[in-house]
Amino acid sequence: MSDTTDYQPPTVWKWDAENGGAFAKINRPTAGATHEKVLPVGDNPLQLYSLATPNGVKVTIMLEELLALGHSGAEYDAWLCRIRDGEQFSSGFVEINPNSKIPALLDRSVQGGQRVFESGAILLYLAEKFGAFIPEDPIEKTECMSWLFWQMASAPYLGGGFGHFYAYAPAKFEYPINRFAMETKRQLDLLDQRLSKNEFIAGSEYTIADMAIWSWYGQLALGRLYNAAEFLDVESYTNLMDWTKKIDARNTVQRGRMVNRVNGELSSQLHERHHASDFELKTEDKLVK
Ligand SMILES: N[C@@H](CCC(=O)N[C@@H](CS)C(=O)NCC(=O)O)C(=O)O
Repeated sequence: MSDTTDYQPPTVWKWDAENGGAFAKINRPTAGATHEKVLPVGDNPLQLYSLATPNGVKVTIMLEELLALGHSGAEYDAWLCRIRDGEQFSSGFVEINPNSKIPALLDRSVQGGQRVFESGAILLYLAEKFGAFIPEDPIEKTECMSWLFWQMASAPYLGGGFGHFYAYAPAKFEYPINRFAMETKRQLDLLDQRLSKNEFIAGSEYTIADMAIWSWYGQLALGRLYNAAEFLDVESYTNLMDWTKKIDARNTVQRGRMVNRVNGELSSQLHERHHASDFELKTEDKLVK
């Protein structure tokens, strides 16, 4: 691989499978399954295939919130999809998400099974199915949708842009780090301004927009993503910090963060979740061998 100053793109791009980045071994320029594998299915209405990345925890937080509200139809089996091992390219996974990214949901309570992919679509699907965490008031509902779509469109600059070049690229390149740090700080400032006048993202209610945005920007502010809190001076966004800590303290959020988690303290990991009592298991029983 050439460095940034002397690289000249060839006339036709060719795949360099050994480019050295953290995901070089799994990323490739084609879609579709690489191997045959049937996905496991549990007894609950909802089957989730995921990992506790920010896109993954959005959904497990929502499911834990729904269950805490008493929606028993939101009972779910959460299966681990280890993306670093390429499990998102199995034939079973691709049937549920042709885009081969976690999270992917199968709703077996619908005749024939309803697949849902894209974390924003999953949040919206669940919110509408259970009539929860989406405002009834049309003005707040529209705000909620605007911010949900904002998150889906903006986080790739944070994750795929800033996070990739700051934490995962094979070397530190000043140009992309500067470009994406500026954009990330602009986004943090936008959220800080929004939260200076509103308790929650959509207005007065805690909604799927908070869950989606917290999972990325809240966790970034708490220093859980890319080890970048100091670099981005997150403490200066005081309204964002207050909102972040308030959401982080929710029991449902703490549970949602544990599901499909494979890093950090062992006691904070629940590799698979099939029943509410799984959170009380002994640590060694929470891990998939
Ligand atoms: N826009 C998608 C993004 C999902 C996504 O990028 N998932 C990542 C983990 S956070 C993934 O599965 N990566 C595996 C890969 O790129 O092969 C969503 O929000 O669901």
